[in-house]
Amino acid sequence: MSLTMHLHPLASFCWKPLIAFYENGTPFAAVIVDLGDEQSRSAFLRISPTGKMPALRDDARDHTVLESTIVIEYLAAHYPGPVDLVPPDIDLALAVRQADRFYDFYVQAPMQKIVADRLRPQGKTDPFGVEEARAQLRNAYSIIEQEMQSKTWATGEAFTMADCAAAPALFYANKVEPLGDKYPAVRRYHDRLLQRPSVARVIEEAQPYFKFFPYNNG
Ligand SMILES: N[C@@H](CCC(=O)N[C@@H](CS)C(=O)NCC(=O)O)C(=O)O
Repeated sequence: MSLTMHLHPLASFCWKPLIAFYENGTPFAAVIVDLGDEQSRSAFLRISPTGKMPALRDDARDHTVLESTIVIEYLAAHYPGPVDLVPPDIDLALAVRQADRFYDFYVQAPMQKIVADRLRPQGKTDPFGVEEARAQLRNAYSIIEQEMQSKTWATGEAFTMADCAAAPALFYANKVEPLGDKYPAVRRYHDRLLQRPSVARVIEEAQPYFKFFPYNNG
């Protein structure tokens, strides 16, 4: 097996390529990174100098791929499967990349800010920044509500890389800033994503680790 994913099963950005792997049944080995363990951390920093996961190592091509989006692009280019996660048509591909960027920057980023704030030491929290992040999430929900009125998946009727990005983004965003009943189309899309077998599988694999998620109990 030439592909090794360095990841943590709870990490939202690791879910993105995991969903891509499961969509296409692409074989890979997983190495779970524990940034709190000195040995695991220093081994991972040699692969990903920023310390950010995921990282993909491809021994067959002697190549390391960083950034969740680029890992999916790499799989689509070098290990394609039945699901076209990045469509061959350039205009469709651009729409997919644009939606992928939207979910990373405008859903994942504020969600991460809110989660990270709960992990800060007492007296070092940033309530104003968290309020801003909550407002950004609500704005993103309004945009998605319009976008998803008549679509099954993020960019249309086909499941793509954009949905790999949307799944962890909306799953965790809904935990920190609940959708409630104000965004029915977003809720339906969220629920549809969670029923997708590839997404259900990453959630199932994260179960043993959810106790470490600081919004587990509200
Ligand atoms: N832009 C990066 C973001 C990766 C990222 O933020 N990963 C988080 C886990 S979800 C991480 O590695 N956090 C560890 C840390 O910041 O120390 C990507 O798309 O891969």
